[in-house]
Amino acid sequence: MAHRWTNDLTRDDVTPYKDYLNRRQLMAGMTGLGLAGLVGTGSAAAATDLTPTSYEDITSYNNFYEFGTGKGDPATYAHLLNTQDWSIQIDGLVDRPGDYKFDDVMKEMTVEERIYRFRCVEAWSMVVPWNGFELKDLLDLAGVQSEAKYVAFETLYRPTEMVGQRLPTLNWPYVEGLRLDEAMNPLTIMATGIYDKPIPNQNGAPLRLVVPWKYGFKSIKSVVRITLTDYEPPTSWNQAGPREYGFYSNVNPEVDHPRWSQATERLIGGGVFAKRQDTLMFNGYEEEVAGLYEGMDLQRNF
Ligand SMILES: Nc1nc2c(c(=O)[nH]1)N[C@H]1C(S)=C(S)[C@@H](COP(=O)(O)O)O[C@H]1N2
Ligand SMILES: [Mo]
Repeated sequence: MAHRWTNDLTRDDVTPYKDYLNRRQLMAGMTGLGLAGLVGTGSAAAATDLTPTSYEDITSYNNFYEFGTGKGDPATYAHLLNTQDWSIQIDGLVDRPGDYKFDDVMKEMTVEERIYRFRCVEAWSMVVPWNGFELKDLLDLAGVQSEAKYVAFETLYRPTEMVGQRLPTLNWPYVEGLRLDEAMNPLTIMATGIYDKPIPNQNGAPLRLVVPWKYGFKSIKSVVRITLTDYEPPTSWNQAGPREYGFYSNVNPEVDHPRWSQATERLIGGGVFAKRQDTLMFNGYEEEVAGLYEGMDLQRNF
């Protein structure tokens, strides 16, 4: 399929994508000259920024306020959530609205591994080897109508099992949204696994959005409803703090949060003495997504 973003990264090849392409071109060029044998395969070691974070860290340091606001709360309480017989209501401006059973959806989708940088607005980051499918393929199942301009997402509301929902920390249910072209971008996935295992409850089982060039809070967990709209949908963090959290929330080292700098980040797993690393424009996906925002003032549309 022509639209697919080719994920050449695997856990055995952690060279950044660009270096990888360059190396491939270099190798291709040199093969003709009979020099390919001179190129070592050890260059992967240079790519420390894309070494996946440990499974332990990814699944024990979480934000999932439905289970509490502490980083360890989701791992402690999310087992209370029953994800059996999950379905996703897809409605609004679609040709085939309805309840889509998770198990049925999975039979239709192509699941692949996507190793993405993940940057929380709180200025920490990880590298996560997700398994998932492109959101576009799910939206195509439902048939997006031509008037649709945005996609709204909703997390499950079930305070009996999501114990953090018993407190008014946020307006429940948690809601998020994307512009339709952002939703259709091949980088945008619904993740159903991590490290080739079903996604743990604390990370958003059985399926959660992942938008790697945006701050982590856009990547809404445990999705039960997707609505196609012709208006910009409300989003939980924007409602909670409109001056601090905009609709776009693209990772941008040049636009600081009103209370802290976004220029650098702490990579989880490096230990307390690890040096902070520079935050990349669009979290390192500038080449793939900058075109979506051409002509937009990114200071105003934060
Ligand atoms: N429903 C829901 N989705 C959510 C959140 C949440 O509290 N509730 N937290 C967000 C935030 S702030 C971040 S940083 C990521 C964290 O994802 P992770 O725990 O898998 O790293 O989930 C996002 N999705
Ligand atoms: Mo976050």
